Amino acid sequence: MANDTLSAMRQSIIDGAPDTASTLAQQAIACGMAPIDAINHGYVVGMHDVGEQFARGQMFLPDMMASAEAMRAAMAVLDPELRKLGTERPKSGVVVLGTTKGDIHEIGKVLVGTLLTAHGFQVHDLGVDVPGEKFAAQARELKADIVGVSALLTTTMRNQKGVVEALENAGLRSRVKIMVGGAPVTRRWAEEIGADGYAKDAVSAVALAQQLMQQKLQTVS
Ligand code: HCB
Repeated sequence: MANDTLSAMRQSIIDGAPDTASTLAQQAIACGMAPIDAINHGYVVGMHDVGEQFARGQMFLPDMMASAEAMRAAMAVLDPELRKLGTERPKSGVVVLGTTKGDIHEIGKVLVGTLLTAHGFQVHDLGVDVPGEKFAAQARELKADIVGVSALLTTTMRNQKGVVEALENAGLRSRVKIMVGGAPVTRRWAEEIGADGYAKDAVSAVALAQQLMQQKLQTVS
């Protein structure tokens, strides 16, 4: 992997420069770089730096929005490449995905959805600011195998518990596996709220979803 390219990708996010981010993504694909490496070792590193600078008061909300815009521009190039990986695969399972109520962070969730799709899952993305009851209603309607819940704020990660409760109240809990993720979320938190698993990134979310599907099939058979 070209370290110069990866650090230019990281910098394009810090600078909030969508055109540069997009051009670098196109160049990386042309040179044969794996899209997931560009995301994880380039752009996402930039996002983490932005978060740290914001926390230290060295960056402000408009800067963070510009960084998110640059990330979206890179993803617009890389997303179709990631999806190509899974076009020939049979359906692995149905996933309903969303960001919890009160939370509008979507980049990580979209990435999780893209990689799950690339690995043959049928993904229904409910978007952001999604109440627990909507997760439950959509899980019922779409006959979901897995519900994936994202939360990026310490205040909204509590609403992941609300999703677990909504699925319980709807009588769906025994049929639907729940996986949680997002920057403040931990394995311990997942256990505490009664979710079935935690994934730290999109690659591990795919592995977790595959594992949950196996567990589900074993319970049914
Ligand atoms: Co936002 N923000 N933000 N933000 N934001 C964070 C999250 C902070 C940590 C920044 C900081 O202070 N260090 C912080 C939260 C602090 C806290 O609660 N402890 C924060 C804050 C405070 C806020 C506002 C409150 C700021 C304000 O208004 N004063 C506000 C909240 C608005 C709201 O939601 N109600 C806000 C707004 C924004 C935007 C709009 C400017 C923008 C989001 C744009 C968008 O998504 N369309 C934004 C951004 C970009 C960030 C940072 C910089 C990056 C988030 C990101 O996209 N990361 C973030 C800093 C950080 O996270 N380090 C900062 C990259 C993705 C790829 O990682 O962790 O989201 P990810 O997802 C991973 C992983 O977690 C896992 O897989 C993904 C892919 O690898 N995963 C799952 C995620 N979901 C999963 C679900 C599963 O089932 C399984 C795995």
